[in-house]
Amino acid sequence: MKDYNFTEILKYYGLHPDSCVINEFLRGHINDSYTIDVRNTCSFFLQRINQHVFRDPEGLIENLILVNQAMNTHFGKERNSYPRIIRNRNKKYFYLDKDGNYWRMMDFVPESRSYNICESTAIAREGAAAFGRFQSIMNKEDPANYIPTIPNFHHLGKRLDQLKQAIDKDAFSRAGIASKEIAFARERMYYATELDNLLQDGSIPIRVTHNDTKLNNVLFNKEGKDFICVVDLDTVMPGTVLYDYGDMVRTFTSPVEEDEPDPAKVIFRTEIFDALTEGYLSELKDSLNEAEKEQLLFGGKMMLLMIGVRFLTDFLEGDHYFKTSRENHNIERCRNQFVLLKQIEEQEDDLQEIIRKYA
Ligand code: GN1
Ligand code: MG
Repeated sequence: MKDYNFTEILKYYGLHPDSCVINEFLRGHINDSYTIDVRNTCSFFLQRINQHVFRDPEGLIENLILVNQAMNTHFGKERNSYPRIIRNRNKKYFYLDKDGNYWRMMDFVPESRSYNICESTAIAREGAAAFGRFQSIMNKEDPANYIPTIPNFHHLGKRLDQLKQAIDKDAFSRAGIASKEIAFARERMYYATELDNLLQDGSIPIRVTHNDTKLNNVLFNKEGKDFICVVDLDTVMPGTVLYDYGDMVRTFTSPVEEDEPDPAKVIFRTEIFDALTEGYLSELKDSLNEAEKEQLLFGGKMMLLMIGVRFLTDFLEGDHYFKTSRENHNIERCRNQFVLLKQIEEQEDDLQEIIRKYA
């Protein structure tokens, strides 16, 4: 565990270190996360916001407060199952330590669990319904009130430009190892133009979206069946449903972890795709426009390409963005995204039919 002054942080939140057990929470590639168990009472979730990634932590907190208010309005304060952000003794929703680190504390949702791998069609349906419900609530929010916590986060064109720069520099002499993946990405540069066109002609509206709809960002009840809420709201900002549906396709349909070392195990599961589409659209089909429904599959393809490109770029740049724990971690992650994308490309018509069935 990193050497932060937890005593000081806890004090700001009115907690005595002697009555707290702190554990590092190892999930997520960006922030440093800890669970704080307060003896015999409650638990909190403490995070240090990664400021290399989130350049405006206070703006990010403002967004979170807006989401919380929207949830309170929707569910009623008493029945809102989304974790509260905790205010500290400075009456702020964040704590800035002496070294300039931003910390925020939230309720830890009790008796919940999440899944890294989608184990069944029932989980796919329910997990996607969780994001669908979230979206239906966010549809009432004005995107202009939300700052982009990461500007151009899902701008495929910019992500591809960053990749090109990383290839040209090849600062870690890794382009050779990644030659197949580089070629794969190069063949699909035109995806960026397709996305630009959809956004520029206004057919795909900007909404407040989640933007990081991994399956493990859904909290299920302890039986693991019904969703409680979706978490990891740092990237809630103006976006499109293509991104959110797309990232679900990316993270639900593979039967193995995102960083599985053996790409042969990455097999696109059509029945999971079917179930997640059903779950998402069961919550949203009346509020999405025809173009959005028609382009959902493109969302899946572009998110697979884009996250793959981001892993690839980070690999070429020496792994400075995503947390890694082995040498080829990022290239293996990248490979799996591309394997999945290839399989989607081979059966697009069938998958489009599945979407139409629920749209
Ligand atoms: C990061 O930290 P985590 O796991 O929630 C990343 C996502 C990627 C994801 C890939 C802010 O999310 O965009 O899809 O890794 N988040 C950020 O697993 O870059
Ligand atoms: Mg995240």
